[in-house]
Amino acid sequence: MFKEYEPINKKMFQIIDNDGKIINKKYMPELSDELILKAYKDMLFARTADQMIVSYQRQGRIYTYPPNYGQEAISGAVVQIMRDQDWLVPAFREMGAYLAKGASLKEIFLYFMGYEDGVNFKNAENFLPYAVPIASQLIHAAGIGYEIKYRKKDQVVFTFVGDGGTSEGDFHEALNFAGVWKAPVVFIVQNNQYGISTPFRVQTASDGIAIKSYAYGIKGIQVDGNDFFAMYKAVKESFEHAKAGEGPVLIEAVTYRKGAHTTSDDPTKYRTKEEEESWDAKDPLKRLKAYLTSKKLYSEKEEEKLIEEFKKEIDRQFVEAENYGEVALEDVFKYTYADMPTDLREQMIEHEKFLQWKNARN
Ligand SMILES: Cc1ncc(C[n+]2csc(CCOP(=O)(O)OP(=O)(O)O)c2C)c(N)n1
Repeated sequence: MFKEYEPINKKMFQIIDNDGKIINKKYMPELSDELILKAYKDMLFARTADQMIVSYQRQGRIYTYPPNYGQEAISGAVVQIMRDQDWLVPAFREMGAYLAKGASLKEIFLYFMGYEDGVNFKNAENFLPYAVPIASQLIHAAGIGYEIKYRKKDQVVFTFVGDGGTSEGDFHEALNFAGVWKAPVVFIVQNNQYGISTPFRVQTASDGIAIKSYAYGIKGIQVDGNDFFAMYKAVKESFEHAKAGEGPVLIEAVTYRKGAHTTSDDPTKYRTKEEEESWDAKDPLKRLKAYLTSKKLYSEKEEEKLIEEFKKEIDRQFVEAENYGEVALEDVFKYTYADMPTDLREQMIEHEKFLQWKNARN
């Protein structure tokens, strides 16, 4: 696969077309119907939760949120391959991967409500907190990969970044370092065409992102990120390659951010309706659903029922998060250092005094 789809050949790796028909039999992964159905349901759950979170935000019940809408097949494929012992080093727009790694929706909600506890991930192993400083996570992923290699552990690191993140120096440093040390890291660039309002055509003068893999002496491939099967196959081969000690892989997953950058963004200011509609045809859930229904493995009726069930569960966890209660003041100050330094302690005391004054006024 890597050979045939060398980035220099400028051929994007695809397996199904927009109607869910297999157009590349040679690389169709051998997956059970159960796994494909599960993957679709994972993606549907992520999409339903995503839509509900945006609605909660509009109701003033959560501060902010970066929608995943349109990008679900990327995480949807990764989570079928990532094992418990593997590492997930996230950006902030791959909810499906968080859920599979063991984060609860309630924790995800808490994070976007401003609670630090939201990234404690009580039931998840080997999962770093979201990285809002763009691309900083790639350095951590390379470092973890180096440790895995050094200690000969049976682990692989999966890390995510956006197309905008590839313009950061951290992207270069991480790929360079991981390449030299053959660290077992799968770098997944979600090329969703925008870094906030910056379109991809002005993000880089290079012909896509996958081609940058040559500069680091590592494998790279450009994949249709809205094609579940292509993503599955590419991630699986990358995982095997990294696990075998052959070094990192750079996957460019070509997709489209159908939603806003975050709930405080308005994409109508920088892109056209026509452009958005042209990507509707390539929607990842629509394509996988077309495949499943053509095989009589799934129906619209089932979908309605599932969405109803999902909505109840999502709302139940949201209400739990809403009732989480107040955070102790000292929590805000105490987690950065093992021993709170004097100046921080002074700030905490000052803030306590402010709160007393404020409460007395009320
Ligand atoms: C180092 C840094 N610079 C700027 C920002 C502000 N910022 C937040 S998201 C974003 C764009 C990220 O775009 P991309 O990497 O394509 O990811 P996407 O949001 O599309 O998933 C920017 C510039 C930041 N968080 N960190």
